[in-house]
Amino acid sequence: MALIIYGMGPSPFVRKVRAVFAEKSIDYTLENVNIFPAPDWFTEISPLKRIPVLRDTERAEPNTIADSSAICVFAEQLVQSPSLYPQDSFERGRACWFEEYADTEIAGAVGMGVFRPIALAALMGKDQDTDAANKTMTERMPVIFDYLTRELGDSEYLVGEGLTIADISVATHFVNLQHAGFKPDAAKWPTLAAYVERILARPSFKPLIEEDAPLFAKTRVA
Ligand SMILES: N[C@@H](CCC(=O)N[C@@H](CS)C(=O)NCC(=O)O)C(=O)O
Repeated sequence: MALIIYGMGPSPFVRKVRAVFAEKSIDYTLENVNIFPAPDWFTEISPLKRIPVLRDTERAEPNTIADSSAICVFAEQLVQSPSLYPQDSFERGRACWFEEYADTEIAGAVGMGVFRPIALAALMGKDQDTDAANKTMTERMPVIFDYLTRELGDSEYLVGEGLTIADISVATHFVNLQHAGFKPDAAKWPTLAAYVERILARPSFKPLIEEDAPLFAKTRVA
């Protein structure tokens, strides 16, 4: 099987899929696609013009999957151990809930509210909007940090006793927050800050963070 992930390293959704593949030791090639704007050939396999898209080159066409959650389900079925979806039905539902929460609410807050006005703006040669980022960090992110703190309690993982798709989906957005120069204040959210640090230190995340760090070293807010 020869798998291609189309996307860009800094995309949190591409990173989510790459971290899942790393946890499961699934080989793939990352093929860079610039979506600003998406080329015509890419729109054909990604009707929403979004990354990531997965292609299995050893299958007859159509051989692509155009959504990170769908790709992660494929990966789970392809390589079942370690499983990233709880066996217990309720816990599985909760894991998928956190994935959805991360893909929508956290992605929106971090992506549009912090990463875009700071990191992306600088990379595109535009002025950074630190006011917008600070506003998101003081108004919108605390609601998310409080919620995650509550749901975590004293646990090491968001759902059950082990790493699940919930942790990977949530943690990937904290990488973009970090690349922009922000993180949850450990004095206010100590369990969340420790949790994020723990998940991002995993061998599935660490190299991906290091890969992009030089790109953001100069754009991040000190
Ligand atoms: N639901 C999609 C969301 C993917 C997504 O929004 N990707 C962003 C990059 S981080 C994108 O491609 N944005 C391009 C656009 O919105 O035009 C998934 O989970 O794969």
